[in-house]
Amino acid sequence: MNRLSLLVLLTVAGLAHSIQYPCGGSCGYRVSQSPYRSMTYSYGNVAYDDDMTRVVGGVGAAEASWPWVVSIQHPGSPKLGHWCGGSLISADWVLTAAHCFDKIENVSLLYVVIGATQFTKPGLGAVARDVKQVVIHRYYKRVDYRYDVALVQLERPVECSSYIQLACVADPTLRVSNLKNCWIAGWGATTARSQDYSDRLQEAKVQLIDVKLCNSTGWYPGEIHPYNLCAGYPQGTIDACQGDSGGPLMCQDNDAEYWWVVGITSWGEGCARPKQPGVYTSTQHFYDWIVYNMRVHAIESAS
Ligand code: 4AZ
Repeated sequence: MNRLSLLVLLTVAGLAHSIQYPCGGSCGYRVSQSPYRSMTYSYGNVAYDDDMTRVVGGVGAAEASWPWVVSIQHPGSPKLGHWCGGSLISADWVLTAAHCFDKIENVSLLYVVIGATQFTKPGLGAVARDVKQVVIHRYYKRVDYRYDVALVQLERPVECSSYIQLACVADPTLRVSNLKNCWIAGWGATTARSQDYSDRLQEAKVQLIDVKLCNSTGWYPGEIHPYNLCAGYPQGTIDACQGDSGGPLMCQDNDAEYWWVVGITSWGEGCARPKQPGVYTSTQHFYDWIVYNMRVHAIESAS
């Protein structure tokens, strides 16, 4: 077989078994932060929220910092409309948590804001989309948040820009526990007690915590599923909180510039407490589920 036909074969095989990335075929690029790419894009106002007292240990993210992080919104939510986080993984699919839909009776009321950092100043890079359908894992259970993974299809695809990029979903070959530079981001509660969500996207660096330790006495004994990840700090202080659910746990590739979405924010006992870190659904574990369901449900909704 010559090299060209091998290439064609690999491409076809790839089409059948992986996530397709439009956006110039790339994912996980933080365009506004890339020295190689930023020249070709215009910037919005880069404004930091330097209110460091915000818990759960985060700081305000700069504009377009995490261009795949989306806000799933509900018009009934008194909290700036924000309901849950999510990650844009194709031009019209968002990866999020199944439990985000526990209290939603009519998903057609939901919409998704993509490309925004601050709700009160969404800027020209932000767009909103209605929801076409929600796909919830069939084994999801509210009692223990098992299989806490869902997909949201947007009514219409979005176009990529410096504000809107696709997330790379961790595939089964990625060695997630080796990744060192991991972050969470979300518009959720900024203190464990407050019910207020943040107007500006908050970001915080977290450590991946060994799942065996996380599942042990004094932590979350027996509550962590094999397909969960734990991240935060043994002493607490920095963590995801209510409203961050569905959003990503992201780690930079060890050898490259781009970022992987390795987890979906799922639950935790309170927020930022010692030995009670955030619990995430491992995207790597559900990679095949994600690929399969995006394909099947796209075909169904088109026919
Ligand atoms: C929540 O209720 C939630 N500390 C999300 C994350 C964490 C706790 C609660 C993790 O959406």
